[in-house]
Amino acid sequence: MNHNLYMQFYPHFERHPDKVLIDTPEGDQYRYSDVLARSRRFASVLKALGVSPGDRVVVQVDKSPQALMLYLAALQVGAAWLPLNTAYTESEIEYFLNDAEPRLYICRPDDLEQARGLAERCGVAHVESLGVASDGTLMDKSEAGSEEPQIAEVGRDDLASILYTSGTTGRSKGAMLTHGNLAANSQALVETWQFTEQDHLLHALPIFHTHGLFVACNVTLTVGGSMTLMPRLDVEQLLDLMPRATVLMGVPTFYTRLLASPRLDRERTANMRLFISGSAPLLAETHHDFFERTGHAILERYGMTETNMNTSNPYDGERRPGTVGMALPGSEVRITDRDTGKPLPDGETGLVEVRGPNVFKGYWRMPDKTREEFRDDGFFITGDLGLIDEKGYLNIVGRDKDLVISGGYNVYPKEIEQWIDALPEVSESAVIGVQHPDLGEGVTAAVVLRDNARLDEAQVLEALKDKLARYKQPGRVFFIESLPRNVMGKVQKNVLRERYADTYQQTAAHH
Ligand code: MLC
Ligand code: AMP
Repeated sequence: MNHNLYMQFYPHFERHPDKVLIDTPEGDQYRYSDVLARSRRFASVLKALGVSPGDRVVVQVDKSPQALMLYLAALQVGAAWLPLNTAYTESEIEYFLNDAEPRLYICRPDDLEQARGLAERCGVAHVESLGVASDGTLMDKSEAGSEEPQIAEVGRDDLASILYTSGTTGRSKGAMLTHGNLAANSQALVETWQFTEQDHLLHALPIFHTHGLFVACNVTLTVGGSMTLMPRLDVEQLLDLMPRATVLMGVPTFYTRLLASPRLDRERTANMRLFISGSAPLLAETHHDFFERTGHAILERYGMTETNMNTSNPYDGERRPGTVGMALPGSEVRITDRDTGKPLPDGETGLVEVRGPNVFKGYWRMPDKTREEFRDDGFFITGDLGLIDEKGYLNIVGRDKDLVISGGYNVYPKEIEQWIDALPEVSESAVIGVQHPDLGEGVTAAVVLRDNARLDEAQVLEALKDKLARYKQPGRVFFIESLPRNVMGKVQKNVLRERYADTYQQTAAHH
């Protein structure tokens, strides 16, 4: 049997070729047959470039229908799809190319020159480009090529994708996701959220993360549904499109920004079946406000790049604000003691651990790191802290891992601290996340200068500009005499978080 994830989508292409699968706010429409034809053309180009099953294809392109067709082509040929955040800078990309050793690197048309240089330095054989105006070298080659109908035969444990997650050590780790992981998870979500081919999804998330790529697209493709692909979150556009959609998936910032628009009301959301939130904690207050305004109870779920989705509030039962619901069908969740690793009874707070067909097979070329994060019985230690409440719902109460989540994007403080510490004027630094009304958490730095050294906030920010993607750069930089430490010498980030708690309180939700 062929376990290629694409086999889960393919029957719909045969069944209703004339149905529109993707449309855009500009009014472009792509039928199932159009998507099939183009993805097959892309597949033939990939094959011609020597991309074989298991080969990595690194992709840093702007969101477009063509980018999704390319994703399907990669599945068809059995390549490992490796998308990169479009905000990554050259030095960030260089790391991924060296680490992943892709056969092919696909960039934006404007980046082609720079990409060729990078590829040469990193020993990548081929570079192509793909743009949002149906342009780029890949598009040109696919015009000239043929439609490749073959679907690569793969096993359940074969690699479908690598998604990099920021590492605690500052080094990004590639999470290896298999065809079996992705297929099982999208089936579990279809069942839990009662998706059908009647569903039309509003897609405003980036497609380089598990949320916008696998949760949103794989679920839609699994049922043979349709979606409107928006380049980014634009709340007014979202509200314009809502009357002809049925589902929205977003990070909490989507919902706080929607609430900031007076146009959000019952009438505008009347055709909607379901609003889903994830990737960061949704405030109970947001849930209540949204319910009051629209009559819809936002359904919150919990996931992670390494594990896909783990838990969800129920579709039919009570959707409890401030909780992330129960384990998805086929998956297990338990809470364990932070020190002993022993399972804890309901009501007690500990590490959230998960097991199931959704859980990844390990970090790319990091067997030690992989071993550290799995228990002997196969449970994966998420690094989140939680408890199971009296009704059996998982509550995420914090993080054991030193992670900041800003607008649904993960930022590991270590990576930013390393760049700040590298400045000659700096003695040491600590980066924390503090409450931010729009983004959930705002990246914030506390910096200790060397004796007699002088440096101001603007200079620190300037120094980080080319090094780090925009969303990782601190919103504010504060200078302090010394970092607070406990008796063990460990920096007390909680003390810093308290000290700077009000930093962004004046930053009202905009847009
Ligand atoms: C944009 N900026 C951010 C930011 N997004 N800064 C910090 N954190 C962010 N998340 C910067 C921009 O570069 C810009 O800088 C300035 O902030 C204002 O931008 P904006 O116009 O307000 O941003 P916008 O484009 O509207 O983006 C905000 C957002 C976006 C929340 C819509 O960040 C987003 O789509 N987030 C979704 C992330 C996501 O998909 N996460 C899923 C991960 S998977 P300047 O200086 O240029 O003005 C996962 C697992 C799971 O976590 O469970 O799903
Ligand atoms: P990522 O590594 O980008 O996949 O982010 C995964 C992390 O996002 C999880 O480990 C959680 O810390 C966080 N997360 C995802 N969904 C939720 C949620 N609904 N509530 C709280 N935290 C969440």
